[in-house]
This record gives sequence, structure tokens and C-alpha cells, in this order.
Amino acid sequence: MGIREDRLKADWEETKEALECSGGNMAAAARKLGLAASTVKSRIASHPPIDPYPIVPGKSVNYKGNGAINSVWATGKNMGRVTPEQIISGITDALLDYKPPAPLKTALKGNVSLLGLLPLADLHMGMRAWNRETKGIDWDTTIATKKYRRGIDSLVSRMPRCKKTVVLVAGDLCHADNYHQSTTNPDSHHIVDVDGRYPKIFRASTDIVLFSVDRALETADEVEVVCLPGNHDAATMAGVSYCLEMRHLNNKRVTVTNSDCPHWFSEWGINMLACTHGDKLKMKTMGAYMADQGSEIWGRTKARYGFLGHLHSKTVQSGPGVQLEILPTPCAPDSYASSHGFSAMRMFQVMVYDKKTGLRDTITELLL
Ligand SMILES: [Mn+2]
Repeated sequence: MGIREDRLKADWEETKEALECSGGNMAAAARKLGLAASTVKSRIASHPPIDPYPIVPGKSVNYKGNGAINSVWATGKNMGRVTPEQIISGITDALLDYKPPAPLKTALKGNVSLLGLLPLADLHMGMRAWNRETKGIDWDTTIATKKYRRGIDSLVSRMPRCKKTVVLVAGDLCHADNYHQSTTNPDSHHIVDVDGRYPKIFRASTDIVLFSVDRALETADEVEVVCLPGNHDAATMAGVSYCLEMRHLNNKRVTVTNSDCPHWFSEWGINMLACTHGDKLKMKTMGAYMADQGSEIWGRTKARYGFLGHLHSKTVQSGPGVQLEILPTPCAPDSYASSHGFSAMRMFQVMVYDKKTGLRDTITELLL
């Protein structure tokens, strides 16, 4: 190293020391050295940074790329020299006491214990609604089919793999049960708002159940279709359930429980499941009816769930030994429903039951 280099090095050392002592203040460092500020500035500008992590007590310094001080501001605390190694060490120390949770045990070891329950409650296929009259949304068979299919697709795509899925047609699959545009009981004179001719309604009603069964077969080893009559569709349901039987006659993965009896009981491990449409057997007697007519299943099970349709508004009630639920409907209100103020949120839902632990999940899908 030559004399000039020695001199430059010595100049920088004294400048650096003065800067450090004056908190990085260039003017103060110049005064300390008895030099012009421009001289100190020039020494800084011509020298690369020596220490990338300078100690600046009580101050924070921002350096330019060439090592010159860009700005200095006071800090509330002297952080001292902090190197990347110290940062790494600090993080490591902080994590020493952290114990990560044990990996979750896979909830789905196989699928032997899960049952999916997909209710199709009060779909009222063939109903027609005019939004100016109902303040709801326009509704007809085409709209219903499109929205129902989309909703069922979304639900089934979120279901776990199940050993079995029950497609539970809980009554009122269609709106009018005959060519006279009335509900099932001709004496009720209940003429309803209908979209299209009866065969069109029958076909749309059958198709949406077939679609649901096909979808359910994608996530379950076996599918049971349960067809229960309602007050709008008792005759139609007999035909629809027979169509389903014929369609799946040779399919060992599908069984059909037809609509001969308006009540359904079933058992899945500790679970008792039951359903009726709810126009005749009401919620207040559903639990007692389950215990009476399903006494053997009731005796073997611990988690009991009874479902009803008809009222279109999701309602859950826990009674002695059983949880009862009125299923929601994805159907829009017609003029009758809207005039009575029936406007519950339209939705599908699917439940998943475990043989050993009962109700495990409820998955919902709003139809907006
Ligand atoms: Mn009904």
C-alpha cells in the first residue's frame, strides 16, 4: 500500500469514528474533526461502506448505494448491531418452545362409516311464479331445472366419499298432480300456478331425481332413493318412483324405496333417520311416532333425526331423544306462498352421518 492509500485509509478511519460518535451527523463530525463539511462529505462519497451494519446509538441511518448517509432519524431505542446471523438465531430461539400439533388423524379411513343424506324437499317442479306478483324471482320448469342441477352439483362436489348416499325425495316433488292443475286431493280445489302441461311436469320431476341419483353415485358406493308422497304429488310420486325402479332394475348400486308408505325409517350405526312430508304427520308427534312405529331401531340407536318437509322453512327442534328438522326448500315462492308471507331462504342441504359418531357435517347451498 502506498503513501496515498495509507493517507486515504487514515482519513476514512477518523471520519468514520467521528460519524459514529456524532450519531451519523455529517456537520457534527466535520466540526469534531475541524474540517469543512464538504470535506467530510467528499470522504464519505469516495469511500465504500465499511460496515454494512453500523452501530448508531439511538439513531437510524439510511445509506446511499455508495455508502454516503442519506438520512438520519432518531429511534426510541438503541438496537445496537444486529447481523443476519443474530436474526436467524433469534428466530430459532423463539421457535424452540413451539411444539407443533400432532398430524391430524385422517378422518376418512376408507368410507365404510359414512352415510350421505341428500334431501330433495318440496322442489315443486312445474310451478310458475311471476316476480311482479310475488316479489320473489321469476320461476318456471326451465329455471328450476337449471338452478337445481347447479345446486346439486355444488353440494355433491363438496361431499366426502360415502359408503352410501340416500337421495330423500321428501314430498311435493312437483307442484300440480294432474291435468287439472291441482294438488293431489281434488276436493281441496287447490288450483296452483303451473308451467306447462302435466307430462312436461312429470318428466321434469323424474329427471331431476334421476340427475341427483347419477350425481350421488359419483361419491358413494351405493345409493338409495326414497320417494315419499306429499300433498301436491302423491299420484305423480307413485309414477316417478316406479320410473326409478325400472331405470335401476339391473343396477346393484341403486335401490329404490317407493312411495307406498308416506313415512320412512332407517338405521345407520348409532343413527336413526326418519322422514315424512309433514302435511299429515306433524312435527309435534313425529318423535313419538318414530319411537312407536320404529321402536326396534329407536332402541338400538343413540342419535335420532327426524325430517319433515311441507313448510319450506328450515326449523330445528330438539325433543326427548330425537332432533327434528323441517327441511328448507330451494323452490321460489308462488303467488300463494308469497301472499302468505312464506319467503324463507331457498336452499339445498346435505348431511353426512358417521356410524359411530352421528351427524358429522351439514353442507348447505343457497339458491340465489
Ligand atoms: Mn306440502
